[in-house]
Amino acid sequence: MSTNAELTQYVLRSSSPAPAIFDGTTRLYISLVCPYAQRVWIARNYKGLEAEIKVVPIDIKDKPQWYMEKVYQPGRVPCLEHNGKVMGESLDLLYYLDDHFTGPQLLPEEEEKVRFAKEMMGYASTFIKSGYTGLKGDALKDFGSALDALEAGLAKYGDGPFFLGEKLSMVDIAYAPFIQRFDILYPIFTKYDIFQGRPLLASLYQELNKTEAFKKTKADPQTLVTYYRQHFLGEK
Ligand SMILES: N[C@@H](CCC(=O)N[C@@H](CS)C(=O)NCC(=O)O)C(=O)O
Repeated sequence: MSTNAELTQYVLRSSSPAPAIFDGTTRLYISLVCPYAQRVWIARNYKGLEAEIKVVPIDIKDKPQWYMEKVYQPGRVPCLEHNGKVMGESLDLLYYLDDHFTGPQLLPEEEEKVRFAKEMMGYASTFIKSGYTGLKGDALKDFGSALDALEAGLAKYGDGPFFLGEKLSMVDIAYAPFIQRFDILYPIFTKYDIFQGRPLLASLYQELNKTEAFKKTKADPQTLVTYYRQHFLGEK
């Protein structure tokens, strides 16, 4: 299973030739700095699909033209090429991987847990938006309640470090890349500690950091800080 660092040498740019598209290989197109793509990459690793799904990193700042023309017209990552079709949207792809591939299920059988999982995943976009707003604004006012919502969500089952208890699920995967980024960025750009007074969130992140499927996808912190500075703050 390749790590984020190992894949940097294979990143495809505007000057790179296209892979053999629609040749029967299942490909997950990602960017090594994209948190949405990271979600699907974690799921692919966790389900043990390294041999079935080839990860193809592309440079989203210098995208190959063939990516839009031949692979995925919207030009975003992640996207999955499978069975002659191409599809995007990270949360949809988590469900797709669970429904179409083998490996540990990312959602349990219990209807009530599935309902809760969908509710928490639906909250992710609010969490992400608040997180980035808080980095530039008032951390506590802008992000405090979203972090509290996660802490409350983690308290619901209470029989393990993850949102649904003792087993990692899609919910943890949906949040992991963003907790990773906020863990790195908040100490640098604010004085706010996102884990202070939130022991369940702290323990979730500790547990994620012991999970190989997640660890392999992590970009080094400096790369993420530079990406944030350029992409969100418009610095050169
Ligand atoms: N809603 C999408 C968001 C994906 C997304 O925003 N990806 C960014 C990179 S983090 C991207 O591809 N940006 C390139 C572009 O929009 O041209 C998902 O969940 O998959």
